[in-house]
Amino acid sequence: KILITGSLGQIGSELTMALRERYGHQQVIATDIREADHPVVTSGPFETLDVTDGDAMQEIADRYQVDTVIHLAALLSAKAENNPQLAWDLNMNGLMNALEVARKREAKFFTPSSIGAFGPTTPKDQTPQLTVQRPTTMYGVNKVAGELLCDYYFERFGVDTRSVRFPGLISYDTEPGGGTTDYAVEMYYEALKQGRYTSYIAAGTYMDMMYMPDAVKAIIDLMEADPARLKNRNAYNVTAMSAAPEDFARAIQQHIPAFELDYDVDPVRQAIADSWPNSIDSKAAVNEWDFTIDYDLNKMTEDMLTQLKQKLVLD
Ligand code: VAH
Repeated sequence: KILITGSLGQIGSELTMALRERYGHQQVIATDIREADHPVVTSGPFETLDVTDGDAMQEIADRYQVDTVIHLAALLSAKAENNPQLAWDLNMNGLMNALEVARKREAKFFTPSSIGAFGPTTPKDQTPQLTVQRPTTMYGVNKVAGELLCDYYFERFGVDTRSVRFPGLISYDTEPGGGTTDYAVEMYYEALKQGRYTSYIAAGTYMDMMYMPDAVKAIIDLMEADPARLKNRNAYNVTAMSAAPEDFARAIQQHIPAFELDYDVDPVRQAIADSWPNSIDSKAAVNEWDFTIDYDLNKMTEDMLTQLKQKLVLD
């Protein structure tokens, strides 16, 4: 049985459904701090859970006899920068609670790290798997601490912890909340709604990005990988593309020629983006668990616009 926290979030809402398809709907216990009218709640076991309540998490894990914990509940980079103390509490105590549940239940464990775990002194181009990690955001501090805590739980307690450093994730099911890379998601929505978008991230700002189907596949491939092959564990660099706002605009204009992009840079989120790599090296993930991607920028843009058109009509 798999316990997922943050099941109604940007990753959770798609990962939960993919895991239910793959392993059976009753095998995946979805949890989130809120309920919502979403198949995550209606298509299988769902429990409300505040991940800062360790006892409540343990009770759910024991009741369902959970043997895998996937911990997604967290505050993303921009929100965390606006409320760093809350971010520390939620991101670190939530993670500790989830690791303790995995330790007590001898469960396999996954939580995502991020390119946000790198900082201004990290090599910015083709960032290596093993390198300097001195992030300057609370989110980045949480992610580096989280990577080290997951390695500690593997070395000290034998918990089978596995993690990836996600780039910006693009998706159409659930909008991301409070990230820095969310401009790319907003651009697709606005392209269909308004035919134009004003980016809060400046032209020429390159960040790694990935389409959600590739992110979900990466989590499943890593969790099903032979543990004997895993040298890096927490956390593998993974990426699908390195792109700047104008690259998204050009890809959108292949489908919506009149689409226009302009800029009104937000200094807070621009500073976060500037502290992150331009591109990262995902060789270790390829070598140790055969990481692959299906969507490049053009294929993602075609699918994103097609799916969003249907979603926006429905809404
Ligand atoms: C954020 N989408 O912007 C997340 C992610 C690499 C970016 O961590 O905070």
